[in-house]
Formats: sequence, C-alpha cells, structure tokens
Amino acid sequence: MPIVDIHTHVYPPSYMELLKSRSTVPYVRSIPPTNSPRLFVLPSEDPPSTTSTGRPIGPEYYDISQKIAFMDTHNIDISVISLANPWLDFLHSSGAAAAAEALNNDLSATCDKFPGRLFAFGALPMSASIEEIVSVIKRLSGMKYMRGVVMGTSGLGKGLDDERLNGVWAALEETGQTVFLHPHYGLPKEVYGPTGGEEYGFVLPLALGFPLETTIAVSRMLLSGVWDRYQGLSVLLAHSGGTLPFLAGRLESCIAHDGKLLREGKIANRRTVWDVLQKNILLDAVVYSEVGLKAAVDVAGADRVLFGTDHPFFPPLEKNVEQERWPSVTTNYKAIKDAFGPGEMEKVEGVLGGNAVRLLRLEV
Ligand code: 5CU
Repeated sequence: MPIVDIHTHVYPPSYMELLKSRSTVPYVRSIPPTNSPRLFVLPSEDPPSTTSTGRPIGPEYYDISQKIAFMDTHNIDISVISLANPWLDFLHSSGAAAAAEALNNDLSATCDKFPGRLFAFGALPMSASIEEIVSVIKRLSGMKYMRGVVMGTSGLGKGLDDERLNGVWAALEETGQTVFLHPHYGLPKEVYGPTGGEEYGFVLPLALGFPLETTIAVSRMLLSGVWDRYQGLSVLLAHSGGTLPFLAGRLESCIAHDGKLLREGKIANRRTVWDVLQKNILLDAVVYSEVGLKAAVDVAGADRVLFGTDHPFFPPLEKNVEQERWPSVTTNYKAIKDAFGPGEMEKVEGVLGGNAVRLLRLEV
C-alpha cells in the first residue's frame, strides 16, 4: 500500500515573487546580519515588532525537487500538494480569479512532471465574485491532477457560515471535490497575554490558535446547517480537526440544550455533530500524539483519517547529518503505528495511504 501525504504545502516560484514584492504580511524579506530570506506570514506578525524575525524560507518551499527528495527520505510515495496559507485571500478582487487560474495551471504542470507521485488541491480566488469562484471550481474538476481545493476559514471575509457561500458548497458537492480546510488567521493575540505571547515564539498561535480557529470555523458551518443543505460535501480538516474530536460531545450537548435554537426550530431536523463527523469530515493525522490520533479515529473512523506532514513547515531546528528524517514527521508515523493494536495493520495502512488513494481517487 503506498504512503500518501495529503498535508504538504508549496509556495510556487511565482507566489514567492509576489511575497517578495510586498511590504505588509504576508511577505518575504531579507533580514541582516545574514541577509537570508525570511517569511512573515501570520496576521500576528503584522506590523512586525522589534522581536519578530519571521522564519527562514528556502528552496524547500518553492523547488519541487526538494519536495520529491523529502518524500524519498520519508518513504512517501504520493503527495497531494497545496498552496500554503494565506493562499490568495489577500489579493484584490480584480486580479484574484486570473491569479487562481495561473496558480492552478502552475500546480498542474508541476504534478505533470512527476506522474503518479504528485496530485494537488487547487487554490480559490476568495476575494473574487461567487461566479468567478464557482467557475474556478468547475475548471478544477476537469484537471487531471486536481483532487479538490484548499481553503482558509475566512470565506468571503465573514466566515464559512456565510450564506453567500451556498453556490461554492453546491459546486464543490456537485463536482465531488474535497475541501482541504486549513487555518491561518488564529485568535486575536490579546488572548495570549499583554505582549500577545511574543515571548513564547510562535508556540501559542500555532499550537492553540490554529486548531481553535479550525474548531470554531467548522462549528459555525455545522450550526448554520451547511451539511444539512449539502449532505455530500466532503471536508478534510487540518491538524486532525483542531480540537473538534475532543469537543464534539460538548458541542452537540450545547446545541441540544439551546433555548434560542429550539425556539427557532433549528434543533429537531438537523444532522448531529456525530453524523457529520462520520460522513462528511475527513481528518488528517497531523496531531503528533497517539492520544490525538486515537481521538481522530474514534470520531471519524479509521477509514477517514489520512497521513500528512505539513512539509515544509516544522523542519528540524538543528541541522544534523545523522538526522535526515524530520522529527515532526517521524512523530506522526509513530503516533499512527502506536494508535492501533497488533491485529490492525490494515487500519495503519489505510491511514498511511490507502484511505487517501480511495477517497481522493489517486490514480493517474
Ligand atoms: O509556522 C507557521 O507559521 C506555519 C504556517 O504558517 N502554516 C502552516 O501550515 N504551518 C506552520
């Protein structure tokens, strides 16, 4: 059974040029004394503070031969690549659709250079009109290597419970494309303390802000009835669904006990959180622990959890020739193996690749 990485990002060369040309986040800038390029990407990095230094960005982000080398080092047979955050969200509406078309063509040509090894989730022009977004979705559905779309949590600017997104969900459902839902915006930095948590590097926004952002976005989709209206809509959640596997019971109970929802007739004929988790939600296995992985499997099912790496983010901090394999990847491999018993090899193989091949139709 092949090993498939469904959570692996790129910033294609043209996107890198865009990042280098900008002076507000997201941007790439060379910082003295080394003058090597650094990426400033999170909203909390804008405006840059005196202590903010971004993170190093090198060819592992834009040179596809480095992705293939990374795959070979980690025994990964197939990768489903996606543009990294913040995708095309920050573009002005006038050029967004054309930028999405160009970027998706670029991703597709990259996949074509490595047939059978690369597939992709396309990018959407979320600042464009609904008609333009739907037209990109329809075009993606006919592209050989595209298997869905990558999307952030802001939607058209007001979140994913926005009724204006109905046409987008309908087009994704109709064309059978998976939405890879990934965080970027985090939480307001005040929640991390008076300094915004800066003294702790990126730990709070990445370890907590990202997963909570995903949890809130999906909860709003559930509460607004997205999956009651689009019962075939499939959404793959980054980072094993944030905290959703742990909080699903509480979310369901709070819905069932809410007087306002009862009065508005929104409780009786809805699909439960559990039903949506089991039928419409796929979870990646980027959770770095057996405990988290088991929770993901418990709520979504072992046949709906999919291995990922988050490459090229989270490289080893110390370059060590003895340690070619990235601990951020081996931790997830170990969690998958440890989460299942000795007689459950089939489930391990499913999470490592079989589920992705089946659910994303990864045959050329
Ligand atoms: O380190 C980071 O900021 C990130 C990011 O921006 N996106 C991601 O997927 N992982 C880490």
